[in-house]
Amino acid sequence: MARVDRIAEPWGTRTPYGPGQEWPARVDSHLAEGLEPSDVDRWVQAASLLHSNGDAMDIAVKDGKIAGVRGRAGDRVNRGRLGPKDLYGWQANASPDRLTTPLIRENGRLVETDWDTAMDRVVARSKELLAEQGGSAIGFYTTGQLFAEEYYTLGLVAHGGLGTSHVDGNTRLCTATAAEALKESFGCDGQPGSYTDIDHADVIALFGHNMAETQSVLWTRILDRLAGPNPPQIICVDPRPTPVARAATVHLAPRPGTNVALMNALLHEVIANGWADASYIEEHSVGYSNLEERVKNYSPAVVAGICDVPEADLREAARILGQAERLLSTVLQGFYQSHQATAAAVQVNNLHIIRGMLGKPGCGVLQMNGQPSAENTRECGADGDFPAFRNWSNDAHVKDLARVWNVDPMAIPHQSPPTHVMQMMRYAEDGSIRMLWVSGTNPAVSLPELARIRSILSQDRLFLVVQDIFLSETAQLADVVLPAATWGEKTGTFTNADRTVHLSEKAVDPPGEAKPDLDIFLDYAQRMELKDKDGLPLVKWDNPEAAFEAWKECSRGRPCDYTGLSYAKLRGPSGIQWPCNSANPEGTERLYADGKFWAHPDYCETYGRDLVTGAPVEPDEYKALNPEGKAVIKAAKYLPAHELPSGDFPLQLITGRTLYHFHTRTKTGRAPELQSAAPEVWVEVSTADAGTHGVSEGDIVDITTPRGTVRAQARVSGIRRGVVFLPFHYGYWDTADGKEPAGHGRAANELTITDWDAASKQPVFKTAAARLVRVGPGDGPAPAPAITASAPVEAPAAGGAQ
Ligand SMILES: Nc1nc2c(c(=O)[nH]1)N[C@H]1C(S)=C(S)[C@@H](COP(=O)(O)OP(=O)(O)OC[C@H]3O[C@@H](n4cnc5c(=O)[nH]c(N)nc54)[C@H](O)[C@@H]3O)O[C@H]1N2
Ligand SMILES: Nc1nc2c(c(=O)[nH]1)N[C@H]1C(S)=C(S)[C@@H](COP(=O)(O)OP(=O)(O)OC[C@H]3O[C@@H](n4cnc5c(=O)[nH]c(N)nc54)[C@H](O)[C@@H]3O)O[C@H]1N2
Ligand SMILES: [Mo]
Repeated sequence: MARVDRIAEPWGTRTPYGPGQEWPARVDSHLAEGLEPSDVDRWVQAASLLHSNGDAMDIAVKDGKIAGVRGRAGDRVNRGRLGPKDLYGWQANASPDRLTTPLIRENGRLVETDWDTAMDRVVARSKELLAEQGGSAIGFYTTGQLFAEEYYTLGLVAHGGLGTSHVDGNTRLCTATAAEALKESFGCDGQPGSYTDIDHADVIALFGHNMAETQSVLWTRILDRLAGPNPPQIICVDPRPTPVARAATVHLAPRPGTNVALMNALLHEVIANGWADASYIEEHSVGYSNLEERVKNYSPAVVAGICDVPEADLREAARILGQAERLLSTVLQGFYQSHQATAAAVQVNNLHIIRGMLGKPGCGVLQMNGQPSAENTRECGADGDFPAFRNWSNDAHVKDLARVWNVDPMAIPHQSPPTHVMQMMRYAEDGSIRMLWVSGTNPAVSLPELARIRSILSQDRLFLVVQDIFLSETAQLADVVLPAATWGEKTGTFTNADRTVHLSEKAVDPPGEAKPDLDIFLDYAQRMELKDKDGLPLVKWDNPEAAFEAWKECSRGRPCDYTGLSYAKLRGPSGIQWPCNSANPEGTERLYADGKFWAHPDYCETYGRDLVTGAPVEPDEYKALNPEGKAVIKAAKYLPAHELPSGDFPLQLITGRTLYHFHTRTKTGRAPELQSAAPEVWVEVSTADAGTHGVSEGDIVDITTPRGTVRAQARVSGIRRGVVFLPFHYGYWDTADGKEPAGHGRAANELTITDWDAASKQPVFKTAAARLVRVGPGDGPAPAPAITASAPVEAPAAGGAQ
């Protein structure tokens, strides 16, 4: 295996293929310096953990340590390929600053302790609060990066054991809108499409999704189609010149926060030109006439003004979408982290419904996920949904869940939906949530308006438990820190964005006394003496495989049916897509192939919400609207962003990612190749705005919003005029004193607003009003990658930071 530099060549060499052909295999691998494949002691099966693509890989073990990775050629998802974060990111596991013992706060300082002391503290406080106030005093905030087995256990402990409805995941910040948009349109979460749709599509549209940088292996699949015969046409909707935009047939670069107007113009054109599929609409959907009526006023001429995109480009994009024979769409944060998130994402579903582009090869919607197991958080009931897509407002579903858990239905709070994290923060601020248990997420960097979040999390009256693998910015504020084992050190399953389930097995021991998250939750349940209604232990498993078997039973007969899967089956050559059961023993490639949806009133996950106010639709109302469980077409009016540019704050700030880092960099910042490819924060500014502000490449500037200021070097890039972009990866754990500096920070979320989409409750990270002030010259060009969306307007060179 040749050693390749995947920093300079993140997408690697092309293996072209044509429509309907199988994507050729290409095996990527990276081993520790000096190690040859023949030196490896053993290879252990796993899957990628720094995005939702679900790339299958093997971990190389040498002398009891992780020594590299290689892709699995037989897997349906990646056919052997791995992206830069997976090739290099594993090095963080062996970082010398991993947490190896529990910590407790004594006289204001965190000190090392043993598991008994730490857990006794957590249990004593939990019991005290349950006695004083009940379950509503305790909140759990988890992640999209653990395993299904861990979420299912946590959901049971919290909902069924403690009786709290304060359970959410960082998936709220990530894919709450994917879930909500699927529920609104199809009655239930569950990805209609499949990655194999890329092999068949003649048009691929990416809405607010920088796939090249954020699902880099999926993007190589598209690049390989583009390099082959009869390539697909690409539509890109993104205010930045991402690598996707550069490959696009039509690139629409709208003003941030105008997605609904843009979608309405596209739908307007599809309908006006007769490209809608009348018989599909008639047989399989309800609500079309509302859409027809709604989009009448959104002609390309009108919308060109709202979005500031050329009218001709809107017409051309609509023509390509309208005449596509096999249309695949993907949607991600450019839509989900905006103010009309669900409304915009639902319009993409509408495009597919009215064109009859569902359930056939090449015809799919991918309402994408971000994190490796965001799908599991949603399925297993650890993020504001009930396990296996049960409907919290349908008593029969609650009763059925109580049967599976052997608890009284009244023991599961279901008067209102589980509390979303922004509301949990409000409750903690008000003092009604008095204990918060954070696992696998770093809210002190990733939630909006950080000054507020830090003050909430550091209150004396809040008992904060943080379960992490490093002493993150959040862990530094904790009362108790629990050291977790992570990927490669524990076993469990990951389900990716196209419903593919992978097994990820333990390859090496965790450092020190660190324990798998599952073991921590199980230990807590046992110490809390949680019981079912017969007085037996509530949680009836004590290892990952047994937890998986229990989860399978919980999923039986539900859309995400796992009953046909087993660890043994997942040890085969490829991951398998749910539903996998006796009717579909090899899994299911596409949902809704028969035009039947999971939307029947008795079966659906939700009755839906008002897209503007977020108010739940009443069961009777839903039954009247959709008695047969068809797809629901929901129209939406465009509403301007809540915080618009003004005299003081004339620019629009958007935030997001770069290819080489994952989130708050706790892993990628500890992998030398990745860290040096993007070592410091930067801000992207258009040539026009740079001119107005007297800013040149590399100058130091302050970006200010009503919440705070971030200081960064300016990258003069091809971003649209009036918009500035900050990566959100840079917090404070690796600054000189590990603290946010007075006056100006470097975390993008110092600047973002406490605000969310009414329907999905996903925070708005992609529209804020900002101003930019030049501070002085820098010591060279901005430390931003040059082959990504942050490429300088001057000729980009190959490689990482320039
Ligand atoms: N390298 C890398 N890959 C990752 C991750 C990572 O941290 N790093 N994280 C993973 C996770 S959890 C997630 S959720 C995904 C996210 O993956 P993406 O959604 O692809 O990433 P983002 O950079 O957040 O946002 C995508 C694009 O939205 C655009 N955008 C901003 N505002 C608007 C708007 O108003 N309209 C439109 N149409 N576009 C807009 C931005 O310019 C940006 O290019 O990535 C996953 N993969
Ligand atoms: N401004 C802005 N903010 C954003 C976004 C944006 O685009 N812009 N995107 C949002 C999105 S989509 C997301 S997904 C979030 C991500 O935000 P976070 O979830 O806060 O980011 P991570 O850095 O992934 O944090 C994961 C934490 O879990 C720890 N960890 C890793 N593996 C394990 C494990 O196996 N067990 C345990 N217990 N801990 C582990 C890591 O060390 C780290 O501290 O950020 C959101 N915030
Ligand atoms: Mo995410």
